[in-house]
Amino acid sequence: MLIKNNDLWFSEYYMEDDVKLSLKIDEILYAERSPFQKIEIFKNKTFGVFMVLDGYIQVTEKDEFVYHDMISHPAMAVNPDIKNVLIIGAGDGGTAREISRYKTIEKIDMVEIDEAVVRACQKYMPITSSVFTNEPRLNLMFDDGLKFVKEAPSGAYDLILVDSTDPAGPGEGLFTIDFYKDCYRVLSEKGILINQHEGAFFDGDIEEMKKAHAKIKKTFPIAKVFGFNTPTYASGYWYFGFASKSFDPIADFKPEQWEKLGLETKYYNTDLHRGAFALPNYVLDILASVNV
Ligand code: AG3
Repeated sequence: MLIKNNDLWFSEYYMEDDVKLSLKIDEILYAERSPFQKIEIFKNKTFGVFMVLDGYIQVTEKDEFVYHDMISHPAMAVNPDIKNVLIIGAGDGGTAREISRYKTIEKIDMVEIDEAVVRACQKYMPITSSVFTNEPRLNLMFDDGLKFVKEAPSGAYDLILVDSTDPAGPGEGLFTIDFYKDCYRVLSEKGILINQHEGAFFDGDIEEMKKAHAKIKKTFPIAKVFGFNTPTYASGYWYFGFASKSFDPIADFKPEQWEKLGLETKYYNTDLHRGAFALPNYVLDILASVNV
């Protein structure tokens, strides 16, 4: 449907009735309520096609490269021997697209709870979703990620990427200690867990960041956090967690090996890798305040 009057806006509230981000809607491409969440796909002149789940922007054509570079490349530059990958969530396909650029990876299992997200993205966001039709190593399953890791064999994966929504809604179980414990168990000895770690600027996001960090720190011997600039997430800056059984993201970083791969990336580079793990003092304070 083409909206003729120029007055329709999507707004995401960062602080209730106080701070919001608004994008003008040029076109409403899709709006459905799945059994799991409200899915909306709009078009905006500057950001292109963008998907919103339960009122929160997940992905836009213009800045998706930042998130998908950063969820994939730092772990691969720390452990280039990663062969088996598990992706949880990530229904738009962007994470699978980036990770599948590594020829050395043998198997990518992806578990997305909401098939409607995948189908909608296949129709409206080929920039991220075309991987679903052209990647033979990818095994896409529609299932609950929490249940999937509970039932997965121990040591089965070298890398788990948790590309979830926020902890309210279908993503909730992916922020629990039980889930992190299962991730630990299904990871190999050199395993790495990267998880969507929320923001550190607005109150609600800070609380979620603290809770996630506390639980991951309790579960993994190495639990770090790294940041990246995402214009369409609250405050323009967002975080992933890097947790592992043995690898430190800086001490075990192998920049020369990664550079030899010759991958072209729009956000990630090996200098930025180090910088991403250098956190501002207010974020260090937030993480230090977490009791384990
Ligand atoms: N995954 C969710 C990122 C967090 C969104 N939260 C928010 N804006 N408050 C993004 C999916 C990209 N593959």
